[in-house]
This record gives sequence, structure tokens and C-alpha cells, in this order.
Amino acid sequence: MLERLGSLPVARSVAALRDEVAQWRRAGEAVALVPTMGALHQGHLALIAHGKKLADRVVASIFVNPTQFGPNEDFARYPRDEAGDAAKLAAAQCDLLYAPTVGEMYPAGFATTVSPGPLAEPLDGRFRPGHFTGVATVVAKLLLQAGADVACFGEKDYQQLQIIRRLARDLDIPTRIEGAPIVREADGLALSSRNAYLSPEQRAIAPALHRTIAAVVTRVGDGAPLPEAAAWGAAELARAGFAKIDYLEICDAETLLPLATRERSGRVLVAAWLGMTRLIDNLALPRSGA
Ligand code: PAJ
Repeated sequence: MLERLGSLPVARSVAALRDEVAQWRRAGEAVALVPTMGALHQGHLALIAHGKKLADRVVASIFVNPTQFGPNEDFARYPRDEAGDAAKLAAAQCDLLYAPTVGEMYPAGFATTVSPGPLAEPLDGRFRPGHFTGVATVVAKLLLQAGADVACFGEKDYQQLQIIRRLARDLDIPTRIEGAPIVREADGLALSSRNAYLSPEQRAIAPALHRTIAAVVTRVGDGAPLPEAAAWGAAELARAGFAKIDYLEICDAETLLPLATRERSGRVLVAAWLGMTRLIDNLALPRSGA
């Protein structure tokens, strides 16, 4: 028997999740998985809608994964609202919430991790040591626990998406990985659970993140050399009021190495701080002639 939160069925254990998915499978239904850490917003709900289009059943997971937070990061104060999230998921026609405890995910004696390799080294990898090992390990577990046909992830976390594509291929996990576009506020700010931390003054500055990387894409399109365009973008963010810029880089969209030629698809990626809040964003830089 599954627990319920309002009208939404909830699985708290791997066994309960697998039972439910197995029943759908027997009925010939395809299953999509949408992993999240909760505090759900329209970006997450767009992934649920995406999953609905690709499969008959959608499972959302909510698990604030302690192993992907650094010791000085926001694990303890990360927003948690399970009842509110469950209502949003039910309204979005999600079929099942998988919300395991930390003890279910990492039982006593847990010792194995997934090392994500070179894609995890640049960008956020340099500023959040161990973060992507935590992400890769928990996502590998979620994919293996759910046994879904397809799993949906947002381009908001572009480096994470590339790492997950790689890990599913490398570990022969038979779940198709689907990326979905970034959902933004009207002023361009990418939706994020962490936007809730912003003061009104910081919230007013925040859209400069998207505006600036969009301007970097335009400048490169107009012929600006890549290093010059990236340096201009970082200076522009400082002018806009970002206290600290971890990086603003123009990378190869697949390898995440510095983009060497405009013949390949690029990605402009940025991480910058407003007070205690770290925001990330990214945009496609189409290859020249594309
Ligand atoms: P979380 O930050 O909750 O994000 C869950 C999923 O929602 C991710 O795939 C993320 O890219 C996507 N997402 C977040 N904001 C979005 C937006 N504005 N537009 C589109 N998609 C958006 O990412 C994680 O959780 C965790 O690292 C997780 C993969 C669940 C592993 O713990």
C-alpha cells in the first residue's frame, strides 16, 4: 500500500517504487522519471509535462541529496515543502512521488560512488569540489531504482545534464536521457528554487545574468573574439552589481572545454553571486553558419 499526500501516491522505499513501476510495465505502459530536490516551480513542472508527452506514467522524485552539497553550502536551509510540492505534482498529472529518506538512499555502510570524469572538472566542478560526484552517484541510483524508459533533466543545469548523459551511456543504464529548455521569468531570470533567497534589491539585479550572456552570444555572433566577449560579460556583471563572478565561459557544448572554433556548437555558461546566493545560467551559442 502506498502512502498518499492529498491525492498523490507516495513511495518512500525503493521496493515500493519498483512495485508500482512493475505494475505499469506489466500493463504495457511507458514510464518517465523526473528527479528533483523539491521546492518545485514551473521549471520542474515543465519537466513533468515533458515526461507526460514521452511516456504514459510520470514519476517525480524529491530528494535533497546531502552528498552534492559542500560543507559550507545551503543543505540545511535548502527550501523544503513536501505538501506544497505534492499538490503541484498532482495538479500536473504526475502519477507517483518517490520521496525516500536519507537512510533509504544511503543505508549504513554505503560506500560506492560514481566518479563522473572530465566533464565534471571545469566550470562548477572547480568551485564545488565533490558536487558532481554526489550528483552522479544519486542520479545513477535514482535511474537504477526507477527503471524508467526515459528521464527528464533541465538545461538550466547544463553541465549536470552533460554529465548525466555520459554516465547513462558509460554505465549502460537503459534509460533515455532527455534535456528540456530553461524556463524563465518574464524578465529573463531562470527559475530556480534558490531565487527564494534573493532580497528585493538582489532580485532586481538578477535578470542581468541572462541579459549579459545573451549579449555575449550577440557579440560573438557579430564577430567579437571569444576571450574578449567573455571578459566583457564578466565586467558587465560586476557593473550590474554581482559581488563575485565564479566564471563566465564560452565552452564547447558537448565537451565543456573552452570553445576552440566557431565551427562547433558552443555554450555560454555563468555562475555568479548576489550576496550569499549563487546563481547559474547558460545559453546556446550556435556554430557559425548554423
Ligand atoms: P533541482 O535543482 O531540484 O532540479 C531538478 C531538475 O529541474 C533538474 O533537471 C534541473 O535542471 C531542472 N530545472 C531547474 N530549474 C529549471 C528551469 N528554470 N528550467 C528548466 N529546468 C529546470 O538538479 C537537481 O535538482 C539535482 O541535482 C538532481 C538532478 C535532482 C540530483 O539530486
